[in-house]
Amino acid sequence: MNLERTFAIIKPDAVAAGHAGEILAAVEQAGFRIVAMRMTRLTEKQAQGFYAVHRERPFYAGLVKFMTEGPVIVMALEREDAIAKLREVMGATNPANAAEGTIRKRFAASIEHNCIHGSDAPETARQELGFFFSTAELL
Ligand code: 3AN
Repeated sequence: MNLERTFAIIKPDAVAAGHAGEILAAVEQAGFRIVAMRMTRLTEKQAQGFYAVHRERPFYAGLVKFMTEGPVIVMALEREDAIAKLREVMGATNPANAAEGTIRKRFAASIEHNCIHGSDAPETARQELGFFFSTAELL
């Protein structure tokens, strides 16, 4: 058994639309344990740092603006194969391509406003968890 942790963000569009509770329910129903969770509003610097891998992409400025537009909920989640499983439950980046029943199919409006983030690999999960949570919060 590969008990793993991953990092997730309920993005500003979903919080503003009142979908945070339903997204959390979907995550819990998929067997994740919420290890740590906090509502916060990203500063421009935090959003730029978090999405630094995308800084050369044409959508970077819009992504940073969107992610700082309102409160988000950041979470540390645990289950077997958490990283791959969360991405499965989230659905494709573009909700138009997301499978029926996935979180993005249900709640995302567009590829830019796509309601949830989930780490894409063990190394990014470690980095992203450390970006938002202290060691003590992750015990
Ligand atoms: P994912 O969130 O599925 O891991 P990434 O890492 O490719 O997708 O992209 C990070 C974020 O950048 C996405 N969640 C989305 O908000 C935004 N994004 C990705 N591709 C585009 C695009 N072509 N146009 C606008 N925004 C995009």
